Amino acid sequence: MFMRRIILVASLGSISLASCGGEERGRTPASMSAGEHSGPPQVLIVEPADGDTVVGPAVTVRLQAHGLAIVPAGDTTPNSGHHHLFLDRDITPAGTPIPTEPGHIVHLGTGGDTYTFDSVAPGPHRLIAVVGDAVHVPLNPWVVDTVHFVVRAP
Ligand SMILES: [Cu+2]
Repeated sequence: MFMRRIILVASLGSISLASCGGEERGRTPASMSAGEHSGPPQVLIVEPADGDTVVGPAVTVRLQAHGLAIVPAGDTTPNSGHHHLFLDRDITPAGTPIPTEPGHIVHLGTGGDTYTFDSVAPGPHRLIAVVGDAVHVPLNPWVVDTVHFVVRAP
């Protein structure tokens, strides 16, 4: 899994930097999904990277999606969704809306791709990103990524 992430980052890095920035939001979902990515839709947790140690208590998460459009919650554009984060929580069942739990289960409902957890305790943590649809149900098949990281006290 670790090697696969490295390869994907290496091969997609330049494209993703160009296609996932905020300035590019005007692009149509069709152009993002059809022209720049082959294979199934994918989400990557870019930051923190798997195995990172970061200084807390605030932890900023940066995400990249490939092969699908990231749109606000409620947008029913085909092949689109918005990001969800599970910090130290197991993902919830397929086919059911993702709940909200402050500090642990978060919806990036405005269509953003960054989020800062304000208060993460020192120690090891697991973060899972899941793309959900307009009504917060995980995409089928799953579009998911997981990293483990450690928070160090400031
Ligand atoms: Cu949601």
